[in-house]
Amino acid sequence: MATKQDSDTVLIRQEKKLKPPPMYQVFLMNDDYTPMEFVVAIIQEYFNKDRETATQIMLKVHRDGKGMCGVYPRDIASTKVDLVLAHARKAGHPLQCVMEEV
Ligand code: TYC
Repeated sequence: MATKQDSDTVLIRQEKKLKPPPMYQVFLMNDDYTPMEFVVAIIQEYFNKDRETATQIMLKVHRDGKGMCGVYPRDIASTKVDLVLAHARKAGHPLQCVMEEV
């Protein structure tokens, strides 16, 4: 509904509640070549986990094929995927990192 405030300003009242922005889970994927120690360092550096937590996540990926490293708004998740992939490729490792909407 429009409300006249002065001669050239019209305020539009918000009729419906806005939905919160979608969140994205960022996963690392297992492969046979990336060293475990490299994956632990990646999880610590880009997902702000301590060494123990990073090791647990790495071992879950190694066992189950996939493991969740964090949940973020779209732009932050996308940037983390890009940074992880760039770091892995520069080091010559095939590590894969993906994001999925929650
Ligand atoms: N499977 C790898 C190895 O045995 C370790 C590994 C863990 C690789 C997690 C990728 O996302 C990964 N060296």
